[in-house]
Amino acid sequence: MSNRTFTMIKPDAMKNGHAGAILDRIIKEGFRVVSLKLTKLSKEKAGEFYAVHKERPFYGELVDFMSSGVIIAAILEKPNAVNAFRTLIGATNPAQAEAGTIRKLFATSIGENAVHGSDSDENAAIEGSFFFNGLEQF
Ligand code: 3AN
Repeated sequence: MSNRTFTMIKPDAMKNGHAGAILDRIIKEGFRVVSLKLTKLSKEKAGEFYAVHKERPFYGELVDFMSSGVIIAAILEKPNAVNAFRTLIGATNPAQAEAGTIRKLFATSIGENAVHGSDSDENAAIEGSFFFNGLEQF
C-alpha cells in the first residue's frame, strides 16, 4: 500500500467558497501536503485526465465542468492514503455520502461533487505526476 493520494478541489467547491474549509479538514484529518497548486484545466487537459471515462455518457459534461473554472490540485500523504481519503470524501453521489464526509458537506450533485480522490495507488501516482514534477513534490 502506498502512502500517497492525489486530489483536486473542483470548480464547484472553488466557486462556492469551500476551498479553505476543505483544505483545513484534510489537514486536520492528518494528511500531509506533499504538493499543492491553484490551476485551471483546459478542455484538452481535462479530457486527457479523465480519458478512462471517455465511453461514459457523462464524459462531455465532466470535461466541460472540470475546465469551467480554477481548481486546487494536491498530492497528500498519510498511511493507506487512497482508502483513507476516499473514506473522508464519501460516495461519488453526495446524496449517498455518509454524514460528515467532504462530499456530504460541500458537494452539489453527482457531477459537481466538490473533490476528486484517486481510486488506486497506481492512479494516484499517474494523476500526481500529471500536475507536479519531481521538484514540486516535498
Ligand atoms: P469518483 O470521483 O467517486 O471516483 P468516478 O471515478 O466514478 O467517481 O467518476 C469520476 C467523476 O465523474 C466523478 N467525480 C463525477 O464528477 C463524474 N461523474 C461520475 N458519475 C457521474 C454521473 N452519473 N453523472 C455525471 N457525472 C458523473
